[in-house]
Amino acid sequence: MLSRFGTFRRCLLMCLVGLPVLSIHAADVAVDPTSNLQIRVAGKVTSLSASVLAGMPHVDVTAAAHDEAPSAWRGVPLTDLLVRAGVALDKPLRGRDLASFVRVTAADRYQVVFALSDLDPTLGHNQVLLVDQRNGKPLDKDGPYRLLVPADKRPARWVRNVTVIEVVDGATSTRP
Ligand SMILES: Nc1nc2c(c(=O)[nH]1)N[C@H]1C(S)=C(S)[C@@H](COP(=O)(O)O)O[C@H]1N2
Ligand SMILES: [Mo]
Repeated sequence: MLSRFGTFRRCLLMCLVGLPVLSIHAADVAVDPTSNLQIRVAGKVTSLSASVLAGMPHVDVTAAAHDEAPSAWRGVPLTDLLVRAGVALDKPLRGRDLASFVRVTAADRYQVVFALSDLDPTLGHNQVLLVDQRNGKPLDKDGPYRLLVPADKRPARWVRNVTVIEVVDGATSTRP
């Protein structure tokens, strides 16, 4: 019995010693550049591969984060990605869709949201791009995809390592 307990304690010690190594490894896996981008709309998941994304029309924008020198970014408008996933952003939003929001999630679980209506060109003034190139090169550690909101004065919504984009119905059924 005593020797079994000793084995248990040795195992426990080994597990604890192994923990820092495991967590570093988990972070590496979380930014796997081969993983697809997921777009979730009303229970439907659209998975876009890097080659499909590369084949979509791209837009060029020059913008700088903080005080660094401006970079030449190239990316796909978020509205085009959402239209491809079935969101009716190609015509003016109406009704309940005006209470929806778009949540963008990164590999490190960082999240930001936009009102869907702010992405409707007839209402909002927010150009949002999912960029896959910076100065003619892939994004490396910040990629494969990063959000770019050129008009933002601070790059807090320039989400690095984007993995999931979801449209969430924010309407409530309760009356005020
Ligand atoms: N995935 C992810 N993206 C992120 C963040 C983060 O913590 N995780 N921080 C944001 C904030 S607050 C800023 S200011 C910018 C910083 O970008 P930079 O490292 O290119 O300067 O990234 C944004 N994108
Ligand atoms: Mo920031």
